[in-house]
Amino acid sequence: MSDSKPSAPSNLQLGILYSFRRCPYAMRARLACALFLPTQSLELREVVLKNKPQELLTISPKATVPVLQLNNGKVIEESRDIMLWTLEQSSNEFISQYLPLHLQLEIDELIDENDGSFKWALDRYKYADRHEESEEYYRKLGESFLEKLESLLEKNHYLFTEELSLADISIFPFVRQFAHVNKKWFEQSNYPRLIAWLNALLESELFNSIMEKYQPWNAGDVKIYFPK
Ligand SMILES: N[C@@H](CCC(=O)N[C@@H](CS)C(=O)NCC(=O)O)C(=O)O
Repeated sequence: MSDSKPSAPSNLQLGILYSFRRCPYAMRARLACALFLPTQSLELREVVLKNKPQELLTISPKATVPVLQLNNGKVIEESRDIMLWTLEQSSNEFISQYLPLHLQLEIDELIDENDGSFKWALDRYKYADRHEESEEYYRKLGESFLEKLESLLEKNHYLFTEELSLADISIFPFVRQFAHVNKKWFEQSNYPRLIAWLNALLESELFNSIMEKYQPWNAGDVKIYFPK
């Protein structure tokens, strides 16, 4: 809780971000907000997925997190759209670092693969006992994506360039989950660059700044402003 911090000047507060600390989609949205938006420009509302607040259900009946409700009435319901919106609020320098024009298609395709076949395998790898095949089977399926990331990291420090891009921010929360299913396996796996990339991101100030714990939001609570 941060009520000791000064509250955001009203002209800076842009809207409300509904989030869930451990959700990788919400993590990527918070990462983008932390990078691209002015300090304390949003109100952060931590959601319990089993008990979503009516305020969220009203603006977004599909009720996944993250959701960004802007003060102008616009509601952005997809993590990738939230990232893009936050990037649009930033500077040309940020845009050319995080989403360089000549890499837009490749970045988009890699995030598609992350959110598609890799997430599919990750969900089954995490809870193999609820599915037909073994943990190893689903891990192997996910590994084809890890191999792709490893080969990208052979060329650059980050996935597409020598600097962090939207691809890194979008994807590492999911690789983090994959690594956590069997940390021992991951740490001994044949992806040294991926392991180093993930560790560096997990240890970064940026990541730690978006992983602060908050109590679930209830109407009338003292507002939590984000990013810090
Ligand atoms: N395509 C959505 C997916 C978001 C999503 O599935 N979030 C999960 C939490 S990690 C969720 O809210 N699930 C709804 C629920 O569990 O009730 C996005 O990118 O924002």
